[in-house]
Amino acid sequence: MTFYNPSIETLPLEKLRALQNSRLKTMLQRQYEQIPFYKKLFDEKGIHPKDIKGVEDLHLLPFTRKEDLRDNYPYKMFATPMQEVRRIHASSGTTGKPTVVGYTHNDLEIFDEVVARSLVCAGARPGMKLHNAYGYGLFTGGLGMHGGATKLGMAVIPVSGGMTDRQLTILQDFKPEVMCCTPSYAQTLAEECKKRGIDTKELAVKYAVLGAEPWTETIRRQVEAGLDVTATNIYGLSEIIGPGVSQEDFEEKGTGSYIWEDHFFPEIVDRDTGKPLPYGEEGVLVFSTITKEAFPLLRYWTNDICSINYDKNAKRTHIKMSSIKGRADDMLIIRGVNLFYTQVEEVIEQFDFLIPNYQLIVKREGTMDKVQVRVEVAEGADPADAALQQQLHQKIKNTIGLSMDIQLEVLGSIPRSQGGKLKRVIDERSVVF
Ligand code: DLL
Repeated sequence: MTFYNPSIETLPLEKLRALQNSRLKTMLQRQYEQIPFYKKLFDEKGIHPKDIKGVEDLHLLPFTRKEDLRDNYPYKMFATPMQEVRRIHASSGTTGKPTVVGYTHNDLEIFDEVVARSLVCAGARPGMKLHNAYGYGLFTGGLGMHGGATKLGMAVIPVSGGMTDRQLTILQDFKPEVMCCTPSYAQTLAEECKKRGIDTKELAVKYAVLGAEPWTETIRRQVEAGLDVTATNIYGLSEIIGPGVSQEDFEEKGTGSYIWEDHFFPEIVDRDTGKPLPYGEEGVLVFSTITKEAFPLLRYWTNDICSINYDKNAKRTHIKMSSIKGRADDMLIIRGVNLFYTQVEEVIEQFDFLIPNYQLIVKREGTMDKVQVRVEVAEGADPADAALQQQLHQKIKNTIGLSMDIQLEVLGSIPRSQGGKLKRVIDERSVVF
């Protein structure tokens, strides 16, 4: 089995475009008729859905932003009456009210379908068992993966996040072939296996489907070696559906993640001007859902920074997205230099004496912003070794262009993921004393 839905996953591009165009037109009409927010937006722009001929006209339309969802909290962006809604999820914002999203029966079918496709991409097959360590609850990770795995014909072990002891027992005794969790939690599990002397060769797990937070090749290598798995990226956000908006193929690692563009139409736009950017250029990822009934979004500004491009050598025709560098609102500006924490991770990767357990602490001293990098050293290395500190300092300075304070730490001293998304940046500048 190479594909879950071969005819769609390998649909020639012209046919895919035709499908997207007709779906987009139906969706715009629906938004205009059912959601007062969109009617007003269209009327203000003097555009009617009928004026839009297809995806090439999307740039004429306005964006939908997180604030719009907050302003319409909780249900005013729903396009169907509650009688047709079968599930509600919410993502906890760091500030203010959560974002509430709804799904009809058909929306849940689509959710299951895209997650099933994603799991096949990741190496999973019907008959395998999925250790699902994404949180169950309002977060879309747990139930989203659950539905897709069931549809694919897997046996789901709904472990949910946290309780590492229990996770390890299940991995050892239930023998799942596939696991899914955040990359930082996979790091935690890998480390715990090592600490407890668990021989990963005795585990059955072969594939890890990791996402919900940015991660890099450094973490991939650590997890793959530590758990003896093939790890691939799954991306998604609750506003668009949840996990399964895009997925990397286990035989095409490092070439990007397929966006299931028969359901979610992607654009990359300039973060300052909002202008669409050509394939291959980095900018803000924007999605229009073109099939969703309860919660259809037009040009949703995800704030995630990446690029998209077609891959002529790939198994599928759908476009791929690069890994997420970070969120536009998480980008640090330090003494005029733009910084994503994943850039520091990429430098850490280059040193054998370091392991990618790290934290960036941002402080303001007088008028100067300072970044301290706390990173753990591998076994056998001395955290007090000034030469090692100097090497890392210099490399960061040469590659990123910033001088950072280096604090090497012994193994185990930096907080680990307890099951969910891990906070790598502590920005103390916003703390009011
Ligand atoms: O994190 C959905 C999900 C669950 C995706 C499980 C993958 C696996 P939210 O809580 O709404 O939904 O958070 C969405 O998380 O806008 C990105 O900033 C980030 N994110 C999600 N997946 C990735 C990834 C879920 N693979 C937000 N790489 C998104 C980088 C990711 N960032």
